[in-house]
Amino acid sequence: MSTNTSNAALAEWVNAVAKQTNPDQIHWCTGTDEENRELTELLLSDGSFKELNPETHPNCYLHLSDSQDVARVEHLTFICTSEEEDAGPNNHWMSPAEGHAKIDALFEGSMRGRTMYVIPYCMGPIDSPLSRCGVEITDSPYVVANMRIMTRMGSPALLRIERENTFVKGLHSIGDLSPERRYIMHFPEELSIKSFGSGYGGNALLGKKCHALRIASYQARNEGWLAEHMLILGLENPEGEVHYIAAAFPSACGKTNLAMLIAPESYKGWKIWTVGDDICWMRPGEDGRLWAINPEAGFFGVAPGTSKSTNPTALEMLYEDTIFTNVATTADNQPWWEGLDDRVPAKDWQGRDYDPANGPAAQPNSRFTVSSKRCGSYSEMAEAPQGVPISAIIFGGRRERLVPLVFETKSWAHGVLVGAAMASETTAAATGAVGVVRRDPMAMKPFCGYNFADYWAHWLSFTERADNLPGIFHVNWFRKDTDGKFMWPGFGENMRVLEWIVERCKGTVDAQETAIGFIPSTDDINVDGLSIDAEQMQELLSVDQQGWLGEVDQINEYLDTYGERLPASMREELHRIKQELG
Ligand code: SAT
Ligand code: MN
Repeated sequence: MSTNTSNAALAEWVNAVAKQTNPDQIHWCTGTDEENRELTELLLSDGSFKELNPETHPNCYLHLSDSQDVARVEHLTFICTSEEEDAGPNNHWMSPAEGHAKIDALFEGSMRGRTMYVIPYCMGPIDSPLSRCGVEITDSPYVVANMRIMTRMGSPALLRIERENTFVKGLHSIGDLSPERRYIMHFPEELSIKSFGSGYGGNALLGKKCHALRIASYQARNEGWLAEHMLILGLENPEGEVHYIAAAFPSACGKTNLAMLIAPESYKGWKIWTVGDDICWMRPGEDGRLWAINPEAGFFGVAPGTSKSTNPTALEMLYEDTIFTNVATTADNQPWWEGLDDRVPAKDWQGRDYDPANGPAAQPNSRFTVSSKRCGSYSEMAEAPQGVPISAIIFGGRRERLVPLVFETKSWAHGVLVGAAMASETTAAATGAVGVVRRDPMAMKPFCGYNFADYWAHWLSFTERADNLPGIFHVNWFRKDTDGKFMWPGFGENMRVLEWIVERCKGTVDAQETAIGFIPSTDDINVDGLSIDAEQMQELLSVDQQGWLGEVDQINEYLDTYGERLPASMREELHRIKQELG
């Protein structure tokens, strides 16, 4: 019998899992340095970790995963609710009974010969009322090492669980890593997760996408808050005022880069503070504003493309105390990935001698895991129990055409529609057809734990919950000209757009009203020092009426897939835009 906790439900669950999975030993994680040292030794001795160059990268380790286990698996990810409609067209559904039966069969005896780790964790600052706890049971020491960085893990979390007597149950076993025996199952009605057959981040670090987004989004609806796939940044101006912005982008749109943006030379006295780069939990405060925390304690970032020029702040974090997964290495055993610099790697991500004929040296989804504390722009407000007040919410996509650089929505309901219509265009290289628009509402397509129609209704309900809601904006850094060249420089220069957004929130700058929202006048976006002419700015800030009429039809078609459950006001809002376009 497990006696490591005074919480009966937890002790009982751990015992039941041990009976089912049959581990050799049970280890309750405390989160101490000593425990981490022992775990690291174990990972080194069983070959899961390789030490990287201790001169250049002290306390950094390389993990090479199974080559078939390198990403999230949406087709094997299920939401198991009693009613299929509660999961919605945006999720794969299975009944809870079938879900449990399918995955329990795999857990039977799955930890034989292994150690079962019990990881109590807290998502969010340990003393924040906005935080929520969970316990992950896993047989992967690699998962423990990552959870230790990504969450507040160990004894303080256990104490909170014992005090609150509630926690999300996450059960994980790596099995034999066969994609044939792999499922990621969510039981939102039971606040539980079962994941089998993958050691990859989003599938195995259950605090992240499984808990902090899928389960939390469901919990948030019941409790009146929002769990979102958003970065949180603080923008400090030369007067020392800080405005906090939450922003949602689909993958590969540079969330981590924006969260760690370095202001251009001409922005003396301006600074971006990083609160989070992936997940944001928000709830109305007594002042009617939305207050947000980053539930995570670290970054699980994509390595390829991270460099001195794209994200110097991120690169700087990665020289110490970092776990690298599936990157390449140089001859002197430093981590390396495409886009880092022009050195030639010695070994690829599968441990083979590097040969360009085998494809990229680093797996395109290779990752770093590093504590937020190592981030030079990490905001101390990220640890504040009350969170940070959000002035603006930004939705963004990758759109080569049509969508302006920035616009402000006209109302909260309009903002919800714009979030629901979020999309990225696929490139010719990816699909063979340019301009195929893939909808990814609020960047939550793979992460919303319930029916999107109900989720939008929940978003819409915030006008009744709070009377000082943030403005909602849409940005598009990815417009291209007729020669296929990006029209906006992006990266640090995006500060110029953030400046306009904050001025709009403060009411210190005008805008032009159009059918799709408020657009800046060309001279209200500061382009000093950029080689961008008035004509180009005009183009970046124009509303193409015919193009938008087509877009409205496509959005309508997409929303139709949610049928009767779609909130009526979304269609009304879309109709309003169509009318105004003329
Ligand atoms: O799903 S992960 O969290 O592992 C990575 C991502 O897609 O953001
Ligand atoms: Mn993400």
